[in-house]
Amino acid sequence: MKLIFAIVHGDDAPGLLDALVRRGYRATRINTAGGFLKESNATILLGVEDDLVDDVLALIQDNCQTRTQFVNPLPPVMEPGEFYMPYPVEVQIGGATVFVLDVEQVIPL
Ligand code: 2BA
Repeated sequence: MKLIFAIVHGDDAPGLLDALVRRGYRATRINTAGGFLKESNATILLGVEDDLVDDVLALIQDNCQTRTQFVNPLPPVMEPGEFYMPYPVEVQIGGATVFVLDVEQVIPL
């Protein structure tokens, strides 16, 4: 069995969860935030049999879009009289960042 962690955009999470549940998967959503942009995103956890991992990855790919976003870099330390105009930097936020881990045991108590 595998545990899939999929970090996805918050806007993509409801559609992805619907698609997963329609196909019979059990999933848990955790509201998370990215360390770099500090914006909320969603982490979807799923425990699945090994032979279903590819199917889940395909569903994630179908339901999560890549987006570009502009962020303002932090201004450097300024001396009095200096002028600094920060230019926004473009970052690409992936459709999803997915981790697949081996599961040793599942214990429903
Ligand atoms: P954030 O950390 O907010 O990152 C958002 C996007 O900003 C990233 O998109 C990437 O394009 C860019 N970025 C992140 N760190 C950067 C840095 N140090 N320098 C320049 N650009 C940087 P994604 O790579 O698609 O990641 C989307 C979200 O997935 C991340 O949000 C984070 O919540 C999660 N994530 C990505 N890689 C991860 C990892 N190795 N471990 C844990 N979480 C991860």
